[in-house]
Formats: sequence, structure tokens, C-alpha cells
Amino acid sequence: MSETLTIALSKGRIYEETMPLLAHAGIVPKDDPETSRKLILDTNHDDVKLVIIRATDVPTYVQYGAADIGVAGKDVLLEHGGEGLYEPLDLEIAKCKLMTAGPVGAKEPEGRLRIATKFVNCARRYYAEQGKQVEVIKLYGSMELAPLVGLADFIIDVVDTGNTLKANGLEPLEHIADISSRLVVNKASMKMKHARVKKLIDQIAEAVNNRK
Ligand code: PRT
Ligand code: MG
Repeated sequence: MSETLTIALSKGRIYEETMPLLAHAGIVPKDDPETSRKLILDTNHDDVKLVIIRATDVPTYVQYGAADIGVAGKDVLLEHGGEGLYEPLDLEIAKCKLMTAGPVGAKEPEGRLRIATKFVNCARRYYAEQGKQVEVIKLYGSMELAPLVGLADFIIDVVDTGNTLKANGLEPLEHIADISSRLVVNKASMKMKHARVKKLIDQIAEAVNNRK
């Protein structure tokens, strides 16, 4: 048996949309993370394991080599910075947009804007490029609430249908980036486990192409 290949995934949309791509590469998990409490899932290959972690933790596990490979949203990767990672493949799943949003019809207030977001690095970078002075307020969820209760003027979040914004009296404003999930690979694993990693990337790329 060869050395274990560990793949890091988050539950929910990324897991659901990655499973068919892994199946095309012949990898099928033995447990379902939605019903199992296990954080390490065995697969039909003794030497391939899946680790189930928070979406924002995927780049960190892969960066430090705790997982060889992972799947992460480009939003998460932009925020992480991408150190220690290769990003060889756009999986074209879990698509959305990173946007600013604010109360419907609201005018931009004078002076320093307050921006609530979990994407603090993206927010600082974006407004620095615009030459705007902002105060960035870090939140961990429910960003839509912040403008409603006077915590912030605007938010930066990922938007898909826009229904969540709309339900809270907000509208999408400026488009920052198109987002999809990417395959990321630990830099050392790419060298040390090259043949296996390369084969897996090629098989997954084929599955992505077959869907077009
Ligand atoms: O949920 P958790 O806090 O654990 O982490 P997470 O939200 O980062 O993970 P998860 O699994 O929800 O999202 C994983 C990845 O999916 C994100 O990093 C994005 O790259 C991608 N993605 C695609 C989305 C969405 N679409 C999306 N709609 N992530 C989040 N949303 C949120 C959105 O912010 C809004 O609050 O879903 C809500 C509904 O969106 P609307 O616009 O359709 O109403
Ligand atoms: Mg979520």
C-alpha cells in the first residue's frame, strides 16, 4: 500500500458538488459526512482519506500538509492569501460573486466608511485600490444584519441568487470577483507524491470538462 493521500473538504455545497468529480476519479467515500460524525472518512481506496473541516480551514490544512489536496472557494483563497498552495484547477462549482452590498437606495455617507465582513483582507485590499478610507469590522456570519442595526454602512459577502440580501432590504452594489471552487495542492505533496497527485488532477479535470 502506498502512502496515504488526504483530501480536505467542507460539508454542504462543496462536498455535494465535489463528490461526482471524485467519483469520476474512482474515489468514493464509505461514510456520508451529513449523517456521520466522523471527521476522517475512509474511501474505497485504503490509501485515500477525506477530512471534513470548515470551509475557511481548508487552505490552512493544505498549506501545512495536513491534507495533500483540498477544495476551497476562491473567496476563501483570496482571504487566505494562498501561501504554500498550488491552485491547479478551477472546478467550476459553488459559483457566486464577491460583492459589496448596502441598504436599498442608500447614499454613500461622507467620510470613513464602515464595512462589515468576514473577508477583512479582501475588503482592505479592495478599498485601498479604490483609494477609499474604510474601517473594516470583522464578523463571522449574518453580515446582512450589520447595516440594519447601524454597525456598518456596507457589507462585503458572497452573493448567489441575491435572495438573502433582498429579504433583508439590501441590494448588491459593486462586483469584486467572480467566485468558484478551486482544487488546491500542498507544494511539497505536488513534488513528493507527484504521480498520484498529477493523475488525480487530470481525472478531475476530465470530469469538469465532461460537464461542459
Ligand atoms: O457555513 P460556514 O460558516 O461553515 O462556512 P461557509 O459559509 O464559508 O461554507 P459554505 O459551505 O456555506 O460555502 C462554501 C463556499 O461556497 C464559499 O466559500 C463560496 O465559495 C461558495 N458559495 C457559493 C457560497 C454561496 N454560493 C452562497 N450563496 N457561499 C455562501 N453563500 C451564502 C451567501 O453569503 C448568502 O448568505 O449563502 C447565502 C444565500 O445566498 P443567496 O445570494 O442565494 O441568497
Ligand atoms: Mg455557509
